Amino acid sequence: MELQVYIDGKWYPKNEAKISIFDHGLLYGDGVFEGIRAYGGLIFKLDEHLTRLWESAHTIMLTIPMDVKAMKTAIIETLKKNKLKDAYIRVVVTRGVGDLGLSPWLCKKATVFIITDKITLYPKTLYQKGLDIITVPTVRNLPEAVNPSIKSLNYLNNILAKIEAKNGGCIEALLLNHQGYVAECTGDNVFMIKKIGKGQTVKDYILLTPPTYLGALKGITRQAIIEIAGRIKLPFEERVLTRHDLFNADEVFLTGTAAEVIPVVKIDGRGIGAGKPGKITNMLLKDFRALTHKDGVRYTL
Ligand code: PXG
Repeated sequence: MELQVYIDGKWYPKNEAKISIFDHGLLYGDGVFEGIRAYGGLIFKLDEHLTRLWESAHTIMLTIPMDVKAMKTAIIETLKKNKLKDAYIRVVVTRGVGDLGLSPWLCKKATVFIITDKITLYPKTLYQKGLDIITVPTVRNLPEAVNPSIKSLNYLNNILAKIEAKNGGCIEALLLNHQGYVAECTGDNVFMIKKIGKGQTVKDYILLTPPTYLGALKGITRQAIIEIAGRIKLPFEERVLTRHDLFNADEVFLTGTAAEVIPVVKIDGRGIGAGKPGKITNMLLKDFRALTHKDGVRYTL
């Protein structure tokens, strides 16, 4: 059976799932989205994702034409129709159909669509070997312009960074903010680990990530990792970081819904730590994966 896509209250086979070319989501990137995952019939951090979706919409003054409960039902129905226990869920809310002209108030009603599909992951070997990433010239969007905390349909900033990374022979880019501080990667938050003691227990290390006000999305995986650190008593701080700090970290990793926790072993040609995925990173990845199979909103097919 062909993949079924939800659009405004109805389901359509993938090939017939279409929206208007006058939709401002397409014409102007005027809209918001979420990327969510389901693991073995459990939707991970669904409430957190929907809260972020509603907050992104609120900031751009977009009214989502349904309530949270109806959205949850629509997501679960879409998963059921596609018989997916493990899935990637893309929820998109656009400004809707309007004229040629920016004015959002000429769009009568927001468009909502939900795609659920199998997820394509980074190859396993990258988790074993770690990523080689590169700092790119494109800086992260200014928080005073399009705030990176809004998960909007304007991803050109990130796409340009991705292109620049590829041009530099890497698959992921490190973006700095306009002041030169570390912000995040194109679809992932960034963390580092620094040894502060003998290295015998987790208390001998500190986990660091930039504060999101420097220009990063408030990642839901990021938050889950911070909570895991609290539980295993791994010291944690949000800290303003430079490339120098990352170059001299003992471990670096990225977090995101798609990547989960992925080690970074090289940045701009500098080897990080021992040049292979670190033990704290591996510990956090293991704990994170355990959490995804335990916590979540359950549904049955
Ligand atoms: N930064 C940016 C810019 C992102 O887009 C993250 C960090 C990580 O956030 P979460 O909440 O996922 O931990 C993201 C998330 C996709 C896709 O299809 C993108 C994201 C998530 C899932 C899928 O490209 N970005």
